[in-house]
Amino acid sequence: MLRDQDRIFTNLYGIHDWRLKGAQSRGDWDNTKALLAKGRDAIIEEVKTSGLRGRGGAGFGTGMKWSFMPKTEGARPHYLVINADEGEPGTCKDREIMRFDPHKLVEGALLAAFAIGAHASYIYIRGEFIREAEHLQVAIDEAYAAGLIGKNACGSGWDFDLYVHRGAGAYICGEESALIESLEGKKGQPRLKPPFPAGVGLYGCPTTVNNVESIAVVPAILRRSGAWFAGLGRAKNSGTKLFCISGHVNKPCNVEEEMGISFRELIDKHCGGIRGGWDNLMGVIPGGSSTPVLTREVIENCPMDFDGLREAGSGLGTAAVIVMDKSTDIVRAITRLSRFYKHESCGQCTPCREGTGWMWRMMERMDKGDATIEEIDLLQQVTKQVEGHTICALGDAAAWPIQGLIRNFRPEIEKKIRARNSSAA
Ligand code: L3W
Ligand code: SF4
Repeated sequence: MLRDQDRIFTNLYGIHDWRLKGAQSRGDWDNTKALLAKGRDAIIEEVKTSGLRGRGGAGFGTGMKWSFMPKTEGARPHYLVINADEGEPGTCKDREIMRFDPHKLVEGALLAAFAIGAHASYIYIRGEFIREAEHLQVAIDEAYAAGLIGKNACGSGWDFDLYVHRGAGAYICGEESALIESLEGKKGQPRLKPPFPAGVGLYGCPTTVNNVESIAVVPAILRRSGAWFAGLGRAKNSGTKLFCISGHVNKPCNVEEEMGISFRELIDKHCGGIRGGWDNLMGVIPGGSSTPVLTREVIENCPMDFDGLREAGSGLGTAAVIVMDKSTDIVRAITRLSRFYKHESCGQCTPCREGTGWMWRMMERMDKGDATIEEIDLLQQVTKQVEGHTICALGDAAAWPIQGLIRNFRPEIEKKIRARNSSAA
């Protein structure tokens, strides 16, 4: 359970002043020059010590990712790109950081950019986040006016420019290479990897792409030490994490908690329990729509972190916890998600373009009870032909929720098919 003094996002609910003065009174921008004076290598080492893993879904080590950037700039400038596209259904944590704690992101951007040798950074923000983009721009303008960023940022001798770029509503632009294409003014379609952005990124230059939350916790890590962050949570699953809890709980909320908190504690402590009591819980999508749905038996005492949820057969993803009680038509719910992925496929590779359509149409048949019992196995086979056979992770993301449904809630699909068959007889 997270102690108050270990909380990083102290204005998550916007009850305090989010502007520069308020942020400074909460410790942001406190002698940032001294943090920069540690030097690039020391900053990267500290972030490695913290064990911070990317908060956008994949959980890749942040310090490790930074260390892939070339040590010297050479002819190609370095870029930091911050992924604020937050399109994963159920996810609304980066939104709150940008709304109520934008200076944490601006200060983190300066520190991260310095560490990877970048003089410029772009925050790619989802187009629907109008207020958040406004707050970010105000925070950036304030930071420029106070000499915290811009020429000789914080008096450090490092020049740093920060830009907000608004997206236009495509989920796929949250995939890092599609995001880079979109930033370059092209259609947002993922690139084949490798090369990874650290080698060939924005405008063909070395680029680090990090999620908003990953960057916003960096100032706290550098001020309080990597060891402090590593001491929270579990080994390889360290630190605090923002959870977005929605659905059938008594009090849905966004909350910062220690990684590895059990699902039961998370829900009882912050959400007032499950609507109708714990016996009314049907299933939980633990990490945003891409992560497979789990049953109560599996999730109730599961540690809410990367390894705990992976071992349970799902994933932490973006930590968007979607709770479904027994009133939920779970086959319908996953069918709806399936339509989302079909709609958002960029169409570039065949298994995803065709497969997401096939999966959605088969899910519709399951949902209406029009399918046969044998088709459930056929649907499983189709998901396997999509998973791992596409350019980007959207194909996997479309397959996993269906696989989770078949693995954990197959009787619900069969019930629909049998009900339809018996009413037709
Ligand atoms: C250099 C190597 N860099 C990996 C970098 C790579 C990227 C990061 C992670 O997908 C997942 C996806 C969604 N040399 C490298 C290397 N990198 N090997 O490390 O890479 P990767 O491929 O594991 O993941 P990804 O492409 O970033 C993200 C899942 O997250 N997800 C999230 C969805 C939505 C949001 C949102 O709305 N904010 O994130 C939820 O589960 O399905 O599997 O930077 O370049 N050898
Ligand atoms: Fe586009 Fe889907 Fe292929 Fe990703 S997997 S590149 S979204 S078609």
